[in-house]
Amino acid sequence: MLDEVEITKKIVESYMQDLLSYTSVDVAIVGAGPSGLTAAYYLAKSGMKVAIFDRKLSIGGGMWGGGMMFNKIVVQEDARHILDDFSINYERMGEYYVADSVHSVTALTYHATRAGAKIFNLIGAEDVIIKNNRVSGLVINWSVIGDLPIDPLSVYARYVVDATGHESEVVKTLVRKNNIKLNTPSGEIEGEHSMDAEIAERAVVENTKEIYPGIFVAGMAANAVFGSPRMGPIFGGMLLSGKKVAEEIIRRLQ
Ligand code: 48H
Repeated sequence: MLDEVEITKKIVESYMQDLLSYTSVDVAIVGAGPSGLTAAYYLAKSGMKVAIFDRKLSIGGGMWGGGMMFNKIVVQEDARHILDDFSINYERMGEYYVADSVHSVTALTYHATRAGAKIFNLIGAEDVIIKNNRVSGLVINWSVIGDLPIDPLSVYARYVVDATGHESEVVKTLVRKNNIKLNTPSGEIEGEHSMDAEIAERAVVENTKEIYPGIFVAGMAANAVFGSPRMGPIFGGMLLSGKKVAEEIIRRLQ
């Protein structure tokens, strides 16, 4: 006989085991878009303990919708090897590679989680922990609480990655709440610029850096913080940025 309450207990026990186990991680990534998922895969594959927090129910960020809801993504030659690492099917069209966005998101997610990364969806990062002038973890809360005055919980991380896309939410909070200077030309958030795909795709990789001790920016958040353009629905830069942030963190932690 199937027992409804036993089913309930299994879910609660298993989730609590995960939550307790991930209260201290090597890397906490905020945002399960393409850059966050890519970073999670390479980090987890190298043996790092990785948690991704995304406030939405569904992961994938801006990749799901392709360009203007035509659910295709375009990737350039430089990033094709990452499509291959994730066994993503694609079609060559002239100098571009075109993949189905739903297939791409699910492949990134499958490989990241299979490599050992844990995704906590419906949980947002609302702040960071700072100790000795270094970001040392995240302050998390259910995203569905809205504006209810409910105190958060906390997670220690040796490194935090802000992969929250255009909003660069974690870095914004870091700057708003603390009298600090970022590793940008002005020391502030420079703000995203209008579209130029060629410049933006190069910049997003270049801008993938430690922005303040203990916290890196990746993906669109990197261009938003460093004052670089947007690129539209070409995703090679997001994949390359995710891979770069993983490599930088692996280098420091090993
Ligand atoms: C938890 C959060 C929080 C928070 C946000 O936007 P994304 O897809 O991010 P990227 O940088 O990996 O990819 C950007 C790409 O999708 C894109 O928008 C492009 C290429 N645009 C070009 C253009 O010209 O427009 O994903 C960010 C994720 C989302 O899933 C959010 O739900 C999540 O981050 N998120 N999760 N706590 N505070 N803020």
